Amino acid sequence: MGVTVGASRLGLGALRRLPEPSRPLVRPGTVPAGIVHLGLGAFHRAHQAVYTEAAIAQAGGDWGIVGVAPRSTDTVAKLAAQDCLFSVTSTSGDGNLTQVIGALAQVRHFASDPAAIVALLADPTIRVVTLTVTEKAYQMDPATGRLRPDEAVVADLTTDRPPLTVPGLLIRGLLARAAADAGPLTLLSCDNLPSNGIRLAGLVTQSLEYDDRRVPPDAAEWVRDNVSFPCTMVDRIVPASTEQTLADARAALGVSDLAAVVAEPYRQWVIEDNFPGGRPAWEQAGAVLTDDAGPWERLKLRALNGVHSAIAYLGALAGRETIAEALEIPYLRDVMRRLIAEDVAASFTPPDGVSVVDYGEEVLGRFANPVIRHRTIQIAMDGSQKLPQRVLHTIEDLRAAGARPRWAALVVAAWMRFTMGRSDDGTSLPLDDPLATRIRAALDAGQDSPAGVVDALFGLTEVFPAELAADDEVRELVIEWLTALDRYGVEKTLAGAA
Ligand code: CS2
Repeated sequence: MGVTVGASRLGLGALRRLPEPSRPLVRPGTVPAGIVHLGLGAFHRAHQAVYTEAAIAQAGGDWGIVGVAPRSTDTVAKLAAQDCLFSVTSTSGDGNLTQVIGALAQVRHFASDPAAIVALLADPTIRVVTLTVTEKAYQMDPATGRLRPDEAVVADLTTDRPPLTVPGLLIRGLLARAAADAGPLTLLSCDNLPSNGIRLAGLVTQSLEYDDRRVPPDAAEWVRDNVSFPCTMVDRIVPASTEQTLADARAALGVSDLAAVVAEPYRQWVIEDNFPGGRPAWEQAGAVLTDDAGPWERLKLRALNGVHSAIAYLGALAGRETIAEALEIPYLRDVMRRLIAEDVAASFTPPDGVSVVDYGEEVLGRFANPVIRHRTIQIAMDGSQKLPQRVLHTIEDLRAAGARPRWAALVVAAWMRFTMGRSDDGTSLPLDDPLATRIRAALDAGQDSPAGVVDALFGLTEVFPAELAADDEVRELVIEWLTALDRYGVEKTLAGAA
């Protein structure tokens, strides 16, 4: 009585009561917006929002973020009730630091008012659009990067109905911006895709060409001349928030924060410096601005994400709930070290001065962080969209050099075994994947033997390039591993291999 809910909840009214080290670096609500961010998930809150706040605190600039949730209304409602404030707890075995972030200027829900978000993209004060929408939202074949639009994207690109999809929103927004001649813009992909800026540029170009009767030629030319698509490498381990995350935030802040996220202390951001409309001074927040993010991207996708997926599939099959728990499976670390040293390191040229083996060792240390409870099932999701850049590119590059991708083939087999839907003790495993129907149909066709499963899944041309699927040596390796996983389970297979 007399005590309002607001008083015990994070918001502008609670700022003065927060412990000193938890207070935002910028005064919330005072920084005008310059960025639209699509995808308000935990990763954005613990990564780009943190860098942007630190950059504004160091160097100023009208770079507040308008956070747009494409689908979920839940996060928008929670953040709106907290005056766009949320906290990030960095945690390792050695202690926690909880900081409230004040860089979000507004939060919006795309599906409730698509026209407003289209208008935002055409607003001259917005000069950068960042994206964390996950691999599948790009609607491109993971194997080739060719646009393969579903019905909703096709409707967005060929009718006048309000857009429902990310490609639809981007195209409508860019056409509105071109019509208003509202100044140059950067679209910055922060998703774990290969050459993510080039993919995003391809998505925009192919979407503009999809129904070119609807796109005035001068608008397409305006986009070519005024919009940049730098590549980026983003890195921070940020699991989905849980009740524990909220309880920890409350204990640290003294008020509840329903949009709290937890993350490892480590973070990295490598960005190609091509921003015709300007950008925040992210380098002052620790980001690396470069001419070519390619080597960093390959390093991270293959030596971190590829290994993450490997541990996720093997761990889920062996009944382990989290990545840190999966790392305790006997011989798993040894096998991951061999994957990194023998396959990943031999597959590409890393950034100058970086040792892939040392990087991989650091990654394994980060994965072992006992207080980051990153679930194997969460990382196992959307495998068809992740496998190409995380594992298949390693295999393709090794094959081009005439080498044998022994350990990378194990990862492919582990994914296949995972899609079959049962762990080693028979517990059912979810297949949460945009290609789930196609994968299940392929499995039905090939279910009788490991060779049948490998051949059927290799037939998914969206995932496996024809040349790789026709490579007998790779096929034999994957069949061998799948046979072992099927017959003996993960633990014995690893013990026999290490
Ligand atoms: C993970 C990534 O969910 C996944 O597939 O591999 O989200 C990973 O945690 C980040 O890329 C780390 O930067």
